[in-house]
Amino acid sequence: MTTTTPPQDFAKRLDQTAEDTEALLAKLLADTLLADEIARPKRLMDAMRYSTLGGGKRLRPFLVVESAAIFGVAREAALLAGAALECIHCYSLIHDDLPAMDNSDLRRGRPTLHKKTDDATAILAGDGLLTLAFDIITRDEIHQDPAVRLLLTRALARCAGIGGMVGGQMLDLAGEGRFGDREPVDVARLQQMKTGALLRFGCIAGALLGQSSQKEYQALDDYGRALGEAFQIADDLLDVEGDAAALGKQTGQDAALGKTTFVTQLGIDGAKQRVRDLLARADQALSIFGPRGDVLRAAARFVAERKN
Ligand code: GRG
Repeated sequence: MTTTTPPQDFAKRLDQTAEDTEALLAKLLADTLLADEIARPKRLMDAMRYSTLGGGKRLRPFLVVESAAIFGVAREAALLAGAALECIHCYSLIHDDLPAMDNSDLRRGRPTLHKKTDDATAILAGDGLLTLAFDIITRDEIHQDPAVRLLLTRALARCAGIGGMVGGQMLDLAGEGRFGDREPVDVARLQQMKTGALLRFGCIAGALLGQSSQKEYQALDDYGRALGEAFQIADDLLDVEGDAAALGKQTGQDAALGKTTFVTQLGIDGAKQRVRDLLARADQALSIFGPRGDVLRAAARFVAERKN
């Protein structure tokens, strides 16, 4: 365990975590074989590296690192847990971009993986990242106590899986009418699952790594939920008002698909007001940590005001 550093410039901290995460992911995606592995096929590794390295804000690893820092958790352990989470995020983007899902050509300002390669390679690269995430999160370096690693692994599975991101994606497709008539959409619940769950995991991961009290865990859980919803509303607003060049992907996609979003439900002004309310809720949740919550407070603002 090391002690937390006082919050410095937010952007610098975000950049540093992005840089450290990039270096760590490059190592994890190297060609070197691990025990029990037989071969790492070049086409698969190149595809996984293409979609994981060299882009992205690394917001989810940042949430793990900063929530863990509240409890003085060693940065190396938090970065490793953050890298596992980022692998799941990158897999979800690869699969979401496929023709059978959102059929997107552009991601992080570059051709999507299936455009650059082919659908089969993109499916397998996503599968590879999903399984790699669970290899990483169970490693000894994450925490000396196997019980902590077990709790983290289970939480990650539940946030990423049927009752979280994957389930949310299914509800989203059903709401678009992919499987017959459009199914009614509860936007808040759908987004809590589809995008909120991974962001929330980033926040509770710190509490789990730091073996926090129940009250502290609850505070980070509340904060993570508010941040997740604010993130999604910002995303919906960017799809309407954002700049495709800054975003690195097409805008206007929600409207083209006739999607129910926070913006269609609340209107632009209502959505912006909801973001302000969520920021207040995030601040309130963090109040228990005093100044140790300052970086996460800034993170909520960053998420709400982001341009990409
Ligand atoms: C295919 C199982 C499966 C799930 C897909 C999360 C998701 C579910 C799809 C992503 C679709 C999407 C673009 C949702 C909007 C919110 C979102 C996750 C945006 C991208 O996240 P950022 O802004 O991206 O953190 P970077 O590139 O910075 O990592």
